Amino acid sequence: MMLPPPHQDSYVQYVSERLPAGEEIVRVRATDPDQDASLQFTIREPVLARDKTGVALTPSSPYNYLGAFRINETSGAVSVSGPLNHNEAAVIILPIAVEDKNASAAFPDQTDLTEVTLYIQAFSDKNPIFAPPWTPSRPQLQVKVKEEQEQGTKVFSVMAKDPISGQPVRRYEKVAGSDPDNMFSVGAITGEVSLNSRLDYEASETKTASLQVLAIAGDRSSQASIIVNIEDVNDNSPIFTENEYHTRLAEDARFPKSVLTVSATDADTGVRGEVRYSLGGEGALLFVINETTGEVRTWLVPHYA
Ligand SMILES: [Ca+2]
Ligand SMILES: [Ca+2]
Ligand SMILES: [Ca+2]
Repeated sequence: MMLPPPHQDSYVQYVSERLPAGEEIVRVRATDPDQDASLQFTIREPVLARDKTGVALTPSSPYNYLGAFRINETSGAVSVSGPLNHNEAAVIILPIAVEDKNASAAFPDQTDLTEVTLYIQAFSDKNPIFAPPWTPSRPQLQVKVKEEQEQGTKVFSVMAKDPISGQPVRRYEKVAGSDPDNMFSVGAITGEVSLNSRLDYEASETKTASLQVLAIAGDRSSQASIIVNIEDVNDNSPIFTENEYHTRLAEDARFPKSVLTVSATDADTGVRGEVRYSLGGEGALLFVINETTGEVRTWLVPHYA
């Protein structure tokens, strides 16, 4: 069993203490090459937590940090399950195990481990405010970015305001670990996000990418979780299922005798992936092709009739 491609030994997320129970924070992924694998995610002991002064909590601490988060056994989604409080627990580290419950008796204990570190952020009216629809209790933004743009292309910007000065924030940082494949760069002053690598809609399983950005004003900061929805563009050519098609045909075959059907697929979605067929080359006048089905038939050539 392996943790995901891309392999992730650990996950880091900033979480507002205002987030309500039920809110999903991060999804731990794992893959198992066995077809009959049945993966189960669990939070393992010991869960570590520290208060805002760095003092470690114990299970007898008044604040129930063990009940602050839970994981969905089948999806690996980590979500809020109890009240969060920056003063009580500013960081909580969850060891997560994934186990193949269908492991064959000959190969038991198919387990892997990862770690989710959650920084609980204090809510303050003085912290920078990102542009809507971001809110302190739902610090998320969604953007759309077309696939296959050149490296270095600026694809969107984040913008935050300092509520004390009323001025735009002039300092941004990508949160370490929030973009494990290093797909994006964040302009330190401008908040402009540009591409470090290729976004390929066809190759992306989730059709999304993500990153987290901090807006910093003095000793105050806020964070935005950004979901990048990758948009399909028409970048794939159709490909025939065969390089050559062969068939035999009686010399007296006449319209509408079906000869054969060719087929091609195009990896793009929607109309960008719709395939039309046509005939060309020597002998093309002797046949017709259905432009949507690819069925080739003999054609009644007028002077042979
Ligand atoms: Ca593509
Ligand atoms: Ca495409
Ligand atoms: Ca296409």
